[in-house]
Amino acid sequence: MRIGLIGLPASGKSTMFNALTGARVATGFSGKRDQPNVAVVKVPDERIDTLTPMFNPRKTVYATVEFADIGGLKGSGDGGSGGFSTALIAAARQVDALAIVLGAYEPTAGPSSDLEEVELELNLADLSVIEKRLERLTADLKKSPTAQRAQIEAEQSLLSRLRETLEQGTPLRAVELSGDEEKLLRGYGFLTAKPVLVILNVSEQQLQDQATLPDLGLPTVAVSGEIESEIAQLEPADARAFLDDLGIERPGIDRVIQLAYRSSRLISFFTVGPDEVRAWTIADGSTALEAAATIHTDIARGLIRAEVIAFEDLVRAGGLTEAKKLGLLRLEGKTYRVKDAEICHFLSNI
Ligand SMILES: Nc1nc2c(ncn2[C@@H]2O[C@H](COP(=O)(O)OP(=O)(O)O)[C@@H](O)[C@H]2O)c(=O)[nH]1
Ligand SMILES: [Mg+2]
Repeated sequence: MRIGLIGLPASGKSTMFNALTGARVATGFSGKRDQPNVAVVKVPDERIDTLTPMFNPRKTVYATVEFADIGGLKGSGDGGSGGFSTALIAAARQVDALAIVLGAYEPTAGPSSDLEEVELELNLADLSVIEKRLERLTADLKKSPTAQRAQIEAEQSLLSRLRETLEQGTPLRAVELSGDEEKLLRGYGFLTAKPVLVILNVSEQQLQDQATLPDLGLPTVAVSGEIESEIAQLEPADARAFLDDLGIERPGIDRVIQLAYRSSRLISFFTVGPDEVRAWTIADGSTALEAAATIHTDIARGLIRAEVIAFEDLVRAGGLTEAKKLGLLRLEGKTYRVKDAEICHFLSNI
């Protein structure tokens, strides 16, 4: 999964990027930057930490997430009149989820109005794509043979419906789409259709006092970008001690990724064995067949059945052999819907 950090200038995106990835990109930078900062981080997962000593595998593979520090609106100061630059919009279209970073660490901050401003810009960016495309389709319709018209008209009518939604200030993620419509729209990369979460960049004081956080109407996590970007530079043991001192139970990275998974409706399943203990990311509701395909299309092609056990059951039993004896290992078919944290073994005849 790729998560794009966006927001107003100086909301703390680059600071947050450093906090989340351990990178050291420049902060307080307001010059032109058309390429996002990117870094891949492993998804912290305590269940993998538990499974590894149980199987003592040759290697452990965590799921990974890519963060992109996409940058902010064009400041009115540098000749722009607000709005995201074209290059940044293009970068944002390529991520799977947007994390809107809002500065809240100063008493004068206004995260709610900042959020409105960002959402408006996303809305306008999508509207402009739709309007250009509709113009194009109108022109195409005139010169198209009758046989192709129905398809063009279907796209026109769908885009008109989406335009109305945006004009009412509603993001596209609120629109119910059929499978075909979704497929038709996939290539557009509409920003307001993407899963979204808010990272509230708070001060140390606010972090202690979670109750004062504003309700922004979107899934929100509060992280102190400044503190956690410093902690991200420490050795793990020192970092843990520092977090404990501050009363931070789970570092920002854990909470941000967990929320991103939830907003994107993603879950994890695990594979275990002497070779490898590994986390895999799938869409919630995926079938055993789809889960198998994330590992290898051949495994999916030859799939006969899946052996499945819940993480808690495996831990309770103490191992796979014990779990089998206790009858905790289930055999499921191809259409079985895999649940979060299940350990799966796919029986395939290829
Ligand atoms: N005091 C304080 N300053 C911060 C915090 N986060 C960011 N800043 C400062 O705000 C400025 C802009 O931060 P930066 O991460 O570059 O923002 P960006 O433009 O959104 O990437 C920098 O000078 C940071 O040091 C914070 O949590 N507390
Ligand atoms: Mg920055």
